[in-house]
Amino acid sequence: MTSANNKPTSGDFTKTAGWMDWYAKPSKPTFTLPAGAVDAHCHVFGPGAEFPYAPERKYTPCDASKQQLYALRDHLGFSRNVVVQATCHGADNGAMVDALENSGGKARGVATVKRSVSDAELQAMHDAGVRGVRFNFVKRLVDFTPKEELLEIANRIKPLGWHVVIYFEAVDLPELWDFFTTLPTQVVVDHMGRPDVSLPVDGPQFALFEKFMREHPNVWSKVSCPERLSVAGPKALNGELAAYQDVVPFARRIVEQFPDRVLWGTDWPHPNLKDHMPDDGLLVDFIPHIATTPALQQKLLVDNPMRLYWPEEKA
Ligand code: 0GY
Repeated sequence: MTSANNKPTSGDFTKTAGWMDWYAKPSKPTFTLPAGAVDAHCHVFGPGAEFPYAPERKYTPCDASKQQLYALRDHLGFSRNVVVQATCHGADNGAMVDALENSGGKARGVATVKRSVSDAELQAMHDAGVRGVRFNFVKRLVDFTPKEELLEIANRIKPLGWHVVIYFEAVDLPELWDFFTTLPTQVVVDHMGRPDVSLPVDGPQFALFEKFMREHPNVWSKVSCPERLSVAGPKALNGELAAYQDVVPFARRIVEQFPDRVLWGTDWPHPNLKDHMPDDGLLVDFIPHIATTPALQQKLLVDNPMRLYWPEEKA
């Protein structure tokens, strides 16, 4: 069943090029977000007719426009967004920058750039609201880029006050450790470095990630994407335990150990999910299970993202 605008209605999905369409009618969260909350990880895709997808992309997403993103922001109760460049747009940041420029100052962004980017292009992106670059090491998403190129980019963006966002899988952290620890900026890890949550939270894999954060005070983590990491899935038990409950111990531990260096985002429109598309309202209801006090929620959703993305707006 589809609605008049050809989007799937709640609970009803269509598939586009092997990727599920996003959830058109998310529920209203029962958890009330603190005033000024930031969705610090989300994307815009196209529309492809206006902002074509990159020829080198590994997947073709469903269009997901800035208007649709900002409608979701208002529906869920967020005040601002951080729009992260996704691999399907390659290093053409046009759609993301267009979203920032049409946000009334309520969105900042993270770009993907090549070493050939000019200083003028970096400055134009800064003026539009870009505050970071993303280095992606997830092998199914990108082709290899030499580390010296990435380090050169990191050194070029540092004077702008930008940070580096890194996306990798937990099994690759040992090999990437030396590179990550030489980055000269603040470093933000996407989705806790994708731990295998079927392994013990006290096991060596997650211990290495905790060590990474503990020993490097410039490293932050997004405690986002339970729907990507979960094996248990979205089913809540007895209305007491959170959906995606197997992710809770991992995310809660990072929030409680590093309360001043964590961020949260919806990851809308959830690219590359093939079996289950989350209800974004349910994702917001996951938050109080991992940030269990109003003080932790305030840091996770407001104070931390504001310090990183809108530092000029001191509380
Ligand atoms: C995410 C996760 C994914 C995709 C991308 O840039 C991307 O294409 O990040 C993924 O497939 O795990 O954060 O959007």
